[in-house]
Amino acid sequence: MKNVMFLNGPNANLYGLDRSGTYGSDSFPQIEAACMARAADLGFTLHFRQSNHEGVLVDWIQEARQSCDGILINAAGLTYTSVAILDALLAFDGPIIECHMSNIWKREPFRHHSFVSKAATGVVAGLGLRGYLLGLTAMAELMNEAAA
Ligand code: DHK
Repeated sequence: MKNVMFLNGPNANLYGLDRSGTYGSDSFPQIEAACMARAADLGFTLHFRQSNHEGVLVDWIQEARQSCDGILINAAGLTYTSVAILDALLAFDGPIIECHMSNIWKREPFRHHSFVSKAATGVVAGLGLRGYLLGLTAMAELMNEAAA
């Protein structure tokens, strides 16, 4: 069975709790449960993780080199700052899908430059949890194409 890493960066654990509604009303545990269920339907094992720490995310990306066929990543605030995360992603061979709950291009200019995009196969943004689920479906297709 294929393995996929889904990494979530700083403050993602607060989704659903922020009053502005920027990231929708689903809590992080609800988002995780929905992604786990979708991955099971798609027939792969999902390693869904969150950290507020850049180095931990780098360690998990490196771990994925040994154990995973694809990576989905919402690096959150680190998207715009982390060359370390970019370099770790560039060392990963499989498909990488960058995810954002919100439409980052509709927001402040400092959210318009993503280091993660330099390594990403594709990007899903602005569709909330629906985008995460679409990203998982796309990942299943990309892995199947790679195996064909
Ligand atoms: C999540 C965050 O925490 C922000 O720092 C990013 C991203 C956007 C999101 O939309 O999921 O700017």
